[in-house]
Amino acid sequence: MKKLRFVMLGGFLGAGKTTAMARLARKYMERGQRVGLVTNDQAQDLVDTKSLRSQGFPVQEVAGACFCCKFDDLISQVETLATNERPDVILAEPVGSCTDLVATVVQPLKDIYGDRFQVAPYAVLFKPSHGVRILRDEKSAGFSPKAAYIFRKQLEEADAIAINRIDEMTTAAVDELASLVKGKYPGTPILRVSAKSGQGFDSLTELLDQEGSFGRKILDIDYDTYAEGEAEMGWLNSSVHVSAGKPFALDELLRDIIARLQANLDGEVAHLKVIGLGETSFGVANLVSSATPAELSLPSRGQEKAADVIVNARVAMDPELLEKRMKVAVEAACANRGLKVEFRKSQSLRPGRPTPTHRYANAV
Ligand SMILES: Nc1nc2c(ncn2[C@@H]2O[C@H](COP(=O)(O)OP(=O)(O)OP(=O)(O)O)[C@@H](O)[C@H]2O)c(=O)[nH]1
Ligand SMILES: [Mg+2]
Repeated sequence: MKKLRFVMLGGFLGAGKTTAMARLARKYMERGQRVGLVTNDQAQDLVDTKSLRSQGFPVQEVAGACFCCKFDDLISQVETLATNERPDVILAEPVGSCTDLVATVVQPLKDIYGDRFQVAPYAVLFKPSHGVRILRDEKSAGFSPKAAYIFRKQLEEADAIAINRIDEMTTAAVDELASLVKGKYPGTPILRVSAKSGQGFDSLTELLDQEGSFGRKILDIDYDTYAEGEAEMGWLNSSVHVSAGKPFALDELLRDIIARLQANLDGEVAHLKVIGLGETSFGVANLVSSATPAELSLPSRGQEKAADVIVNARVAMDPELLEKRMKVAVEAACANRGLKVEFRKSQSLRPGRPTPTHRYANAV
């Protein structure tokens, strides 16, 4: 049987993984390959799954913990895709607060499922909004040193680091950033990309097509620091149904919810994302740091009478308080438009200590 190409794309919360996966998937499809995507989160109701499915991709999800702790679920979701879609390439997006993936996901894939999968080089997207401050060891890096530790470890195990969002930077700023990254991770190839515009994606695809000695950087990692860093993040996944007697602009509602929430948070934003699924349209709004403005990454341009709204928030603050603030923001944004709100499901948590299904101390 032909082996399935397994492409995992890493990167911190809000680095651009989902946007990049959609772009890569389209590139593979353009060259005649079939794709299957796997998303991952600490809780249920994933904006990423809904967003990628709404864009027409076949997606399965591993929800409730990271790939490393739910390795068997990852395999079974890939098998479901393999049966239903007959893909040539699997694209997998791990949770953005997760690291040590080379030891816990890449090695078992190669060792236990080597006859089934051919694992691509492991590329990690670099998120400039937090990354620059973290790599420069700035005191006000946005996150605590333990969360910054995770950010650094993610880059350390990468076969290649792709600096994302170059569409927003001058060439000089990208050069400066590339030399900062090179100084910290000497020997790791650095790519310059924009998941939004597609710049650099030919090089990224070329890199991911390579075969050879990849996925071998086993981290020396302190799981206590890793677990404490991850647990600093308040996690919230909520679904809400909104309806009205007359049509309302879905994009404006999404933007308004994010803006109201942003104005009322106690900690650094890692990623706040809201998807609105109307009858005929869908849209996604995002906020990737406390210091940057919110944006509509996928505008719906829809006028809807009802919509399902899903909020996924990862913010360095108490998750219960985050949930309360989210409710206030949604209620206010809806009251402003005369919309009826029905809160459906909600999970707020701090990620638990990662306990990987497998962990290899040496590369296979
Ligand atoms: N300007 C710009 N924005 C980008 C780029 N890539 C991603 N974004 C935006 O960054 C935000 C986060 O992107 P996602 O793809 O959702 O990030 P992610 O890494 O999947 O986030 P998590 O799944 O929460 O970890 C969205 O608003 C995207 O539109 C880029 O290359 N340039
Ligand atoms: Mg994502």
